[in-house]
Amino acid sequence: MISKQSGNALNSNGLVGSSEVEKAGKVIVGLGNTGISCAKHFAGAGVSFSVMDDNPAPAYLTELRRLKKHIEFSPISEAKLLMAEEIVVSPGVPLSTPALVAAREHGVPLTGDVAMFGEMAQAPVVAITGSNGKSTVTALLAHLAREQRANVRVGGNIGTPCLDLLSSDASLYIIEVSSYQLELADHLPTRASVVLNLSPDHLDRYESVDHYYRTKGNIYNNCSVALVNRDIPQSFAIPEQSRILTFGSDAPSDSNDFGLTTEGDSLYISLGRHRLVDVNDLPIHGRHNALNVMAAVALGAILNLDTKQMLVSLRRFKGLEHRCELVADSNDISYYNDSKATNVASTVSAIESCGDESRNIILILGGTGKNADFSPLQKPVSRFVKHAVIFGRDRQKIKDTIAEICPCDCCETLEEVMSIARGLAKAGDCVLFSPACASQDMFDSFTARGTAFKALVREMIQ
Ligand code: UMA
Ligand code: ADP
Repeated sequence: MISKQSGNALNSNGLVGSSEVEKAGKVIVGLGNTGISCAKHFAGAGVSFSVMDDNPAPAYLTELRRLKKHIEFSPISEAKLLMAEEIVVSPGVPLSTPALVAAREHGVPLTGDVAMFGEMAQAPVVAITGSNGKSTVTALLAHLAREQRANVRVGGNIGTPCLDLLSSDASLYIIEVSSYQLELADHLPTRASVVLNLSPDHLDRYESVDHYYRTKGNIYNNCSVALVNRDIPQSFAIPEQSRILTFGSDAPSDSNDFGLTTEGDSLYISLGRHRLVDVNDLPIHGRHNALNVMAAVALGAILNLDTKQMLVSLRRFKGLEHRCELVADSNDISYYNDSKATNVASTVSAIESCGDESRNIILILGGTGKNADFSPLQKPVSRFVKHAVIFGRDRQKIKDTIAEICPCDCCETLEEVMSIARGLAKAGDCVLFSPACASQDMFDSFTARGTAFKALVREMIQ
């Protein structure tokens, strides 16, 4: 198990005196977006390295060979890893992989691209994690910051690997960090760090929910300012020297904290007692997005961005594709693509923001459930969903969870799903594609899945 404390041990050589064996340079494990960015970094710095991947022909192999013609490339091999000077592990490769466990036990240091980035970044870093909303808050803060600052660099789990962001003229780095990345980036130096929210996810990777939550907490270990969500019941071990600011869905009690306040029927995002913006005027909808906006504005305030200007810029933010994205409104039926809902909590928030008391939602669910408990869906489904159409690997488990409270159909393909949804939808309904699952059983990514849904909607309404 990797905990905050033992995370240090990963990087220390205290276990076995591996300096006695001949070292084989750095080894990059995983040749995806992260691996190729590390390879470019090492090649540029003249560092000796080799690369391992379980896939004998990953997409970046040609680019790797172009970078270094005679590069050593092999499957993940314990014998070779034991000889490594240092191993750079891609986030999608679990640290429980036996060859990595063996190398670690031999005292070979493990690191990741985010930890390496943290050691090299010269400009302030803002790091954003959480179970949901990371990409939305990262993109929104980037939008707000770019309207006031030049050379703002944005990446991490949202897309561009961190090492590709490094540049001498950067004024600010805004990075989205996943729990996978935080396993090895457990002391990332930041100007501000935030855990936006916590709900169960990735239980196919972590031994418990608590293990996953603790890994998220690593983001605070070396921050100047910790932005903390008051709604999260778990406590974080925040360093004594860090300043703490809070946000949350209750009214703020301190003049420097952010929260939601009411005045008549209106709900406002407020800083202390000062109302900043009416939630109804936000460009992205739902209570969850009010909290996302609050977090982005709070991070902007920590960075000394002008608040008034942020509130003006906010209106121009469009929201991201595949997150409760309105695809079409046809015959008074609205179609929403929420393919990025890869866990249960994100689907709960989508149902709550699209639903009304007439049970207007035709909900499309399914995919790879990552060992999730789907029961938190029961309450919002019983309140807002008139019919569920379920597909993908874990369809039976999902059906077993909600069949008693809502009519359900199970299908093999997305085409079948859409044909059933089309037959069911009536004027005033909302067809919500919010799978509560990862996509890898049937698609390359959540993006490919959302794009397929949108194409089918467009075909259907022609
Ligand atoms: N591989 C192995 N053995 C394994 C697992 C993977 O050899 O046991 C190899 C694969 O064959 C493949 C390579 O590793 O060639 C892929 O590495 P990777 O899974 O780390 O993927 P990258 O392309 O490097 O992308 C990663 C993040 N992916 C994951 O964490 C799974 C991307 O987040 C991120 O955008 C990118 O780094 C840049 O930082 C994606 C993601 O799904 C979007 N993240 C998860 C999420 O958001 O829920 C955490
Ligand atoms: P992440 O990068 O953490 O996956 P995204 O901003 O991409 O987050 O949103 C992923 C999914 O979670 C979308 O379906 C979105 O509607 C939902 N979501 C966004 N913010 C929140 C939040 N604060 N709480 C719950 N769900 C959210």
